[in-house]
Amino acid sequence: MSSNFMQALGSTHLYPITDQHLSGLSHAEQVDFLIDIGATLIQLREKIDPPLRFFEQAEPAVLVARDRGAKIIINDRVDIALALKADGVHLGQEDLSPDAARRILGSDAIIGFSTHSLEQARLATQMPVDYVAIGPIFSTATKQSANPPVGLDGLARVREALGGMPLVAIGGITSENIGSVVKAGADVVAVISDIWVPANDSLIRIKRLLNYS
Ligand code: TZP
Ligand code: MG
Repeated sequence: MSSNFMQALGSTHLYPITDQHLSGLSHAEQVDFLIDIGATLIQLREKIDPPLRFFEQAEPAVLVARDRGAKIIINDRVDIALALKADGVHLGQEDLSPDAARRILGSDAIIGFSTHSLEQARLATQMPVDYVAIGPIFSTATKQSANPPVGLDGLARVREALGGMPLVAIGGITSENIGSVVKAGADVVAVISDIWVPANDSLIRIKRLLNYS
């Protein structure tokens, strides 16, 4: 299961996430831009538009990615991932369960699962997922949440508990602190705001994130 996810990332640690509101670009435009500079796996995330609009926006983004050899993961919506034959889905604690998503999307789909504590991450290792995400690592304005930052120490404890399961760190990660996050045990960093805001030097920051080794 998990090999699809790590293979799709190739040598980069960066798992970029789209945000129409922060970037001012459509999902398809963001995907095009990210692929131009070397991204190979991108998550489409839409927290403002309703599902119908997200579906309409995700469709051209999936087509662009397919055309250009990149993979797309849909945030939250198993139905949209299935309808668009996307490469997978990223689920939160309150979305459809990974088990149900696996039954719907099949064994080849990439399924990721968000966790916010060591306990949740431990439970996730028993689920049919390709990666576990832990966050927020640092405080972030992107997601209003009751979950306190887990910090680098919390991340390191989750790393230990997860064994070989791919671990994605998310929340407040930037081109400045990526090194500390990878050193604490993240295989991959998922990033929203640092790649889109401010737009004027976003290219430099994404390249730094993509090329971190
Ligand atoms: N889950 C935990 S923190 C977060 C999500 C989706 C937001 C991450 O955004 P940013 O802008 O990279 O901190
Ligand atoms: Mg979610």
